[in-house]
Parts: sequence; C-alpha cells; structure tokens
Amino acid sequence: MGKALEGIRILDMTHVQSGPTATQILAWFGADCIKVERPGAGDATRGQLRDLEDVDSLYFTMLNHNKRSITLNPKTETGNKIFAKLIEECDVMVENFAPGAIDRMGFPWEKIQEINPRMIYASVKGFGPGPYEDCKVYENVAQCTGGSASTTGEIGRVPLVTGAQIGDSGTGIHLVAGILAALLHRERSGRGQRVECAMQDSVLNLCRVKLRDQQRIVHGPLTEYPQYPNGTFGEAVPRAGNASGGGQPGWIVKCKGWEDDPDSYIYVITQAAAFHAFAKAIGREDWLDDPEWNTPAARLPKLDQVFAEIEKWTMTKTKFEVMDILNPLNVPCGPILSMKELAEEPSLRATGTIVEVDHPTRGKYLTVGNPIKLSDSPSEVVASPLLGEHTEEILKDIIGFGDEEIEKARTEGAI
Ligand code: CAO
Repeated sequence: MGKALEGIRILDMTHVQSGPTATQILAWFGADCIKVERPGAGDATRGQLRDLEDVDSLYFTMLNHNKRSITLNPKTETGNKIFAKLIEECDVMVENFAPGAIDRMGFPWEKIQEINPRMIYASVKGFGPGPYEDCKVYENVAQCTGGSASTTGEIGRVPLVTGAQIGDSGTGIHLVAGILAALLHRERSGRGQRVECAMQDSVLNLCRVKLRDQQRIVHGPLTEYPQYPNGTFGEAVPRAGNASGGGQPGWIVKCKGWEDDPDSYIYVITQAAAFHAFAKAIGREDWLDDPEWNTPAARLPKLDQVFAEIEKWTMTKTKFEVMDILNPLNVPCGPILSMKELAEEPSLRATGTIVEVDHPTRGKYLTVGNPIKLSDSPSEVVASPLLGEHTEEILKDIIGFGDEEIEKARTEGAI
C-alpha cells in the first residue's frame, strides 16, 4: 500500500511549532520532507525545554517525525545555489520565519516562481496584511489576538490562554488544508501558488461560535451563558466559565476523590432528550412532574441549581463510574483525563494516536501519532532526524554533488 503523498517533496524551512506541525502531517502522509536547518545550530527547539543533556528535546522530536534534516545556509554563495536547486526539485516549500526573512535570504516569491512555476509556497505568519503584519508572534499572542483569551476563563476574572496550542498547531493544520488544496489545483492548472495562514485568522476561525454570539448579543442576552438571567452582559461576548458552547447546557462537576485529585471531574451535558433518564439516575425523579423543572425553558434560569444537584450525585462516584452509568442513558459526558491517563490509555495506543518511538540518542519516548487516519495509507511514526543527519545523502541524491563539492561547501560554512 503506497502512502497518500508518496512522490511529493517538501522543502521544509519551518521552525518552532506552527510550521513543523504542518510538515510533520505531510511527512506522516508519506511526503519526503527535507528540513533545512542552520549549520551548527538547527531549529532552536532542539535545545529548548531539554529533559536530557545534549539530546534533542521532546519539543523538537515530537514535532519533527518522519523528516530528513539537511544543514544549509542559503545566505552563503554555495548555500544559495543549493537552495535554488532544492526549490527546483521540490513540490512544496513551507516556512514560518518572521515576515521578510525568506526575501532577505534572496528568495522572494517572484524568484521562487521563476525557478519553479509548479512550486507551492506556504507560509505561517502571526498576522495577515494590516497594522500588525510585521510582528513576531508566538502561541499565546495568537490566542490573545484571535479571540480565544477574551472568551476563555471564569466569569469576571482574568482572560485565560488554553493548553491546546490552537495558535501554533491549529494554524499548522489550517496550512495543511491549504497545501493539499493547492496540490490538487496544480494537477489541473499545472501551476503552484502561495498559501498563507495567519495565526490570528486561524485562532479566530476556531473561535467562530464566539463571533456568532457577538452578533446575537445585540438582540438580547445570551440565554445559555451563566450570566443569564441574574448577571449582566456588556457589549462584547463575555467569558463563560465551563458553559457549553452549543445550545445544550453543560458544566464540569466534581467526582469522588476531587479533594486530592485535581482531575477528578467530569463534563456533563443535560440535553433535553436524555434529561428524563438523567434525573432518574441521580435520584431526582421529582423534577419530571414538576413544571418548575421539567422543561428546558423552566430549567434555564436555574442551571446552577441543576448542576449543583448533579454534582451531589457525581461526588459519590469516580469519574469513570459516572461515565459508565450515564453513557448508556445517552447523556453526553466526558471525564477530565489527565496527560498521565491519556499516556496510559490502551485504546489510544491501539489506534496509534499515542505511539512509542525509539530515538537514536534519547531512547524510547511517547508521542502523539497522526490523528488523521487514512484507510489505505496508514501512518508510521519515525524518529525525528538528528541535526544534519541527511545532509550528504540529500546533496548527493538531489543536488548531484560529489564528495569534493560537499567538502568545499562544508569549508565555506554553507552546510
Ligand atoms: N541559515 C541561515 N540563516 C537562517 C537559516 C538558515 N538555515 N534559517 C533561518 N535563518 C535566519 C533567517 O534568515 C532570519 O534572519 P534575518 O532576520 O536576519 O533575516 C533568522 O534566522 C530567523 O529569524 P526569525 O525572526 O524568524 O526568528 P526569531 O527566533 O527571532 O523569531 C518567531 C521566531 C517564531 C517569533 C518568528 O519566526 C515568527 O514570528 N514567525 C512567524 C509566526 C510563527 O510561526 N510563530 C509561531 C512560532 S511557534 O510558537
């Protein structure tokens, strides 16, 4: 069985997280991903948040599986020529340097197109065109400027960033969609094109429902928000604690052991269709005949009391017991799973979503495998490359260099 992207070659100029997320997915799909790194230094994340001395960090290894690494400085004379040849030989170039960095290397889009009109050139930047287009951006800046932080957190408290890397990895995933669309389009047009994703735009896209609410708020209070009916709304969509983002009320409630275990909680959703069974399960059959409680409209202004009653029951059970009881009743719920629990979850190991990888200098470690499953081309997770591990191989096979030219390039500091 061939890989979905076999035969596609990626010139991977990415670093840190957003760009590497994108190229890692392409590599998992079978593309030959050539990661270009600065000689002697490499992607800065190789050395960031290290847990083992002189070993590539988990930050790097977990974002750069299935790639090859070449060290190359395109700002040197030979490096420039090698880079131009790589542009000629690759299908997609991906980069997430600060605005203008690739131009300053001597490769503006016009030149890339001239060298290879079939090239798809994909970039991540912090912002799109506008007042902030020249700014450097990291994850939390994107979360704050894309609408996530203003809508995340407890009511009336400081805005919060989320643990999910929606700015970096979220943008990388958006970029993959653009690259694949451009590859498909190239089949018909014969030409490459630019693919651009701004981190602010991607976060905003993921916060789409909050822009929905921004337009609803001018027509009256957001009745599914905990501020209704006793709190107040301002002009903008407020933070809503753990309220459900959809039309069905939901909340996080404590489970048995919460006093000692910070993750002993479960999210429960009291959707109308399952409320009858839910009320019975928690011993509140009396609600079912009481007009004060037996319709969604009657419960809406008193959701805090509904969830307080539910919590009295969930606190007598572990989160897994609650899950086992409520799931057969069609009550949507989900235990708060810690990273430790996820790492140890057998079903995630079985599907390849959590994978153990063997790395030449680190040994065995866990990573998140490809969450996108293709029936005919399953992904296999291969350890990230050491810095420059494939420099010679790439120079010989793709550029056509012999040993002497490689040595000269090395002396010049091009590789
Ligand atoms: N050989 C020689 N030089 C190289 C090189 C190589 N192989 N690879 C990169 N460089 C140089 C670039 O040419 C650039 O130099 P100049 O600024 O002189 O042109 C420099 O290294 C990289 O610059 P940078 O500004 O991108 O790096 P930084 O660490 O200062 O900023 C970041 C990092 C992430 C803030 C910035 O790259 C950025 O804003 N990127 C776009 C948004 C993004 O992807 N952010 C998410 C990052 S993940 O949290």
